[in-house]
This record gives sequence, C-alpha cells and structure tokens, in this order.
Amino acid sequence: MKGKSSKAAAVGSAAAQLTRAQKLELYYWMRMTRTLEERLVALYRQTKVVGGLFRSLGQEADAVGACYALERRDIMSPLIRNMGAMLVKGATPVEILKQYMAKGDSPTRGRELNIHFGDTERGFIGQISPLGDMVPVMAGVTMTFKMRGQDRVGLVFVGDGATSTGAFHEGINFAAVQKLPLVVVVENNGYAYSTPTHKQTAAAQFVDKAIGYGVYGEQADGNDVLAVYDVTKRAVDRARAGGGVSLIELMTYRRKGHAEHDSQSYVPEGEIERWAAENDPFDRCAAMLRDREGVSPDEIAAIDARVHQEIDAATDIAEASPPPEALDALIGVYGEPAAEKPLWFREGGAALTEHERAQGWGTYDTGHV
Ligand SMILES: Cc1ncc(C[n+]2csc(CCOP(=O)(O)OP(=O)(O)O)c2C)c(N)n1
Repeated sequence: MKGKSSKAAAVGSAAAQLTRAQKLELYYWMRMTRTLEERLVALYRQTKVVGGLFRSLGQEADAVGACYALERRDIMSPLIRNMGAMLVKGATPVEILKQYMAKGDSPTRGRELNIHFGDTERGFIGQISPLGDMVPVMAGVTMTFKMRGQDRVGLVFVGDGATSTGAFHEGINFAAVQKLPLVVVVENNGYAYSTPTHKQTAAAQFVDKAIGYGVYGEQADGNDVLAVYDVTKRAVDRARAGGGVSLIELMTYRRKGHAEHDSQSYVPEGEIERWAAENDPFDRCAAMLRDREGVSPDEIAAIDARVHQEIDAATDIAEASPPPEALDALIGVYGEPAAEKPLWFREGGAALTEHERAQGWGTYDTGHV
C-alpha cells in the first residue's frame, strides 16, 4: 500500500506463474552462489584471493529471488553479498573467480576486488564502497530511464546498516519525489558488521521507513526464494507501470561474519546454528520443489553435480590466467575524447541533433543553477 508498510503477503500470483523449469533455475542459481562462495573460501585459504571474502551464506534466496524478477534491460546494483544477483544477471563464474584473484584479464584487470565490477550491457553496475551511496546513483540511473522514456527499471540492494546513512535518505527521498522506477531492496540480515540492527536504528522494522518517504513498502521472508521473487516482481511491475518507488525489506540472517576474517565473537551462542537448522534457504527451496513440483532427489543431485563441474572448469581457467602487467595500470585511466559523443540532454532546452532524436533522447531545461 502506498505510504504504508505491510507485512508480507503469502506467496502470491507472480510466483504462482513461475514454471517448474523456472523454479529449478532458481535452485540452480542459489546452488551456484553457495558453491562458488565455498570454492572462493578454499582459494582464500590458499592465499590465492586478494583482499577480503564476503559470504552470503544463509541469504542466497534474496539476491537470486529478487534479481530473477528483472528483465535483461533493467539495471541492478549489488552489494558485496549479492554475488547471486550478478550471476542471475549474467556475470560468469570465470569472471568472478578472476576478479577475486585480481587476475590481469579479470573484468577490472586486477584493479578492484571481489565483485566490484559492472557491465551495463548485462544490466549490473559496479558498486561503490561507501554504504548507501548506490541509492542516489540508482536514482540517477532511473531518472535517465524516465527522461528518455525507456521501459526500464532499476533495483538497488542495501543492507540494514546502509539504511542509516545520509545517502540512503537523500537517494530514496529524491527518487520518491520524482516517482522514479526504482526498487530498493533492504536485506535485513540482523547485523551491520558487528552491530545488531537494534543498535543502529530505533525503527521497529525497516519497512516502516517507507511511510516517511511516501513510497510503497512490503516486507517478505528473505529465506523463501518464491516469496522474495513474488514481492520483488510486484514492485518491479509497479515501477514499470509508472507507480514509482518501492521499499522491500527481506528478513534474513547472515550466518557468516562480515568477511571471512571475522570470528563473529559478538553473536549470541546458538543463534547461527538455529538459523542453519530451521531456516536454510536451500532446505526450504528443496522442500518446495519436492512438495509442489514433484522434483526427485536425483534431479536435485544432478543440478548440484552440474554446478560443481562448471565451477571446477571455471576455477581451472581462472587459476591459469596471468597476473596483471605493471604497465596495464596506464590503460583506461583517461576516456576517449568526448567530442564525437553527443550529450544526452541540451542545457536550456536547446535543439537536439538528428542523432539524439533518433536515439529517443529528450531536452531538459536545467535553468541557470
Ligand atoms: C559509509 C560507510 N561506513 C562504513 C563502511 C564500512 N563497512 C563496510 S560494510 C559495513 C557493514 C554493512 O552492513 P549492512 O549495510 O547491514 O550490510 P551487510 O554487510 O549486513 O550485508 C561497514 C560498516 C562503509 N563501507 N561505508
């Protein structure tokens, strides 16, 4: 409901329209996420990973289920724990492994770490590290969609900690006022680094913040991949139809530390084990596939085996890749001269060139600010 938060509806019509094959695909992407992260842990312990390693253990359903609701033309901005969303959007295990190992032919040629890379063709953009800052960035991206009259939606992932930053507030407020086609997914996994949620917000639940911004708000069970898909698909459809911003809170739990080096000494005894035993997204997805789609244990085992084979092959390729050459550091530092490139708007509403018009660009009077 607009301007109101609402508790998660039970899995609704959007998820009910998914085919058996699509549900198996959701399982495949979740399995790919978990197994690829496990492989990265092994490489990390062999000191082959450069920098930190960030896991999404126990919250794989969020990244996969939410991103599955997007079309290829839509743009998604992940956080460090949303590798699954990048996989769904078309990032390959080879790219991710090379990037984590800072190889010379990795997407950023060894300059950035983990999943800090993007590809607008496939619809994901590289995150910037300051928490919350991707919200105003995605407000800008979706404003461009709106000004160009494009049928495209943006989705930005933020953690519970990120919602307490100024950038989050400014970004969602601006997007709300401009009625931009933006879906803000707040992954509430209980902790921001070592800070439990109740120590960084006085709000009873993050979805309540939707009221203050005048946007739609819904909360869903983040460990149920169908519920995640369902709530996100509704928000994406609403954005595409001109209904503006939605804030979705996904209730989940971070079973690993902030990064691989974090011992989680601040976590109360038994909490992690309880979530693992009672609320693992895989167990729940496998039970759903068995009970609703008649999927056999053999079918599940076949997917698991396929994922392992794909990751083995990707690891061989990534490990064999060379490190960066020192002189590579000079490549791509400066852009090509922009003289040939038309601007996407004309200040003061000046006439568009034929080329701009053909591409569907518009005029935008910026005034004299
Ligand atoms: C503005 C800012 N402050 C601090 C940090 C350091 N930092 C990186 S991740 C993180 C915790 C993130 O927590 P949350 O937003 O809840 O996401 P989660 O890691 O739980 O997925 C912190 C404090 C940062 N990157 N940016």
